[in-house]
Amino acid sequence: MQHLPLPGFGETPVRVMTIAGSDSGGAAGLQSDLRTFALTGVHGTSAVTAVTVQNSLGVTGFHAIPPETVAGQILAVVADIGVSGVKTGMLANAGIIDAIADTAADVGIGEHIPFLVDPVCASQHGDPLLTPEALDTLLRRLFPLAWVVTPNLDEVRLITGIEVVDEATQRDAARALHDLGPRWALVKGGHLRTAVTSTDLLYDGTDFLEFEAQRIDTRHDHGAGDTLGAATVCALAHGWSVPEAIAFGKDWVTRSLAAAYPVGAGHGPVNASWRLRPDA
Ligand code: PXL
Repeated sequence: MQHLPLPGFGETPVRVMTIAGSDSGGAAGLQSDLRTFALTGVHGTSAVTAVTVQNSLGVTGFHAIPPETVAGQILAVVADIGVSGVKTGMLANAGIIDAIADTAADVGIGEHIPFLVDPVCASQHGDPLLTPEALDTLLRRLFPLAWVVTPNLDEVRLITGIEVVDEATQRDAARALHDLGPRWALVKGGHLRTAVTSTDLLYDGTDFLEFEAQRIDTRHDHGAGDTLGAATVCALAHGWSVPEAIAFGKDWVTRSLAAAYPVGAGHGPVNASWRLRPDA
């Protein structure tokens, strides 16, 4: 695969921000985003939205950060360090989403700064990571700012009411998501368990683009969606187009799934550190 250019030693790298929750188990959330950021060679920054109580078996609770503290983290980083790409993950509640939307508009996130919105609603075990009434706020306030949105099939069902079962319904879902205002909508096919390949569909209101990869069958897939989004926003921050960045993110997460490992009794994390191998 074509890697992102690495900065020289002592050179200021491209800077990227994740607005996300902490996963105490180290698999998903901001831990996985920052891992991928580091391994692609960008400088990762974070605005923490919530602290989850979590291991490989599930999420047993979370503590949401006050909205003004979330906004404060974004403003502090933008004012000094700068960002050329921003991604959102777990946002916890409507107050936090409103604070992010207000701040984004003030500093140009989603205008000149690439903005990827992953509408995280629940963990893979079904534990809620967003209050149900906050989904409407997320769609209304963040989707119109997004360069690309990246729901999985469960989130697609919650957002559009469409059950994706084949190519035709995947296209219907992409159209319905695009109607909510993002520049591009990606419908990830990874949860279509019957397929032998994993095909993601990207739509900009005119063209449908397919991204196909070998399906990696592993129970250690915690953080897969976050890792796809994290690698994608790094490529966007380097100035790649949305289709080029999604191709990079898809390749990155496929390799990370192939390198996934067990920790704990449940789902282990995808493993972006395949990138450290000399032959990567
Ligand atoms: O993978 C989605 C996700 C995002 N952020 C946090 C999570 C999870 C899934 O468990 O815990 C904090």
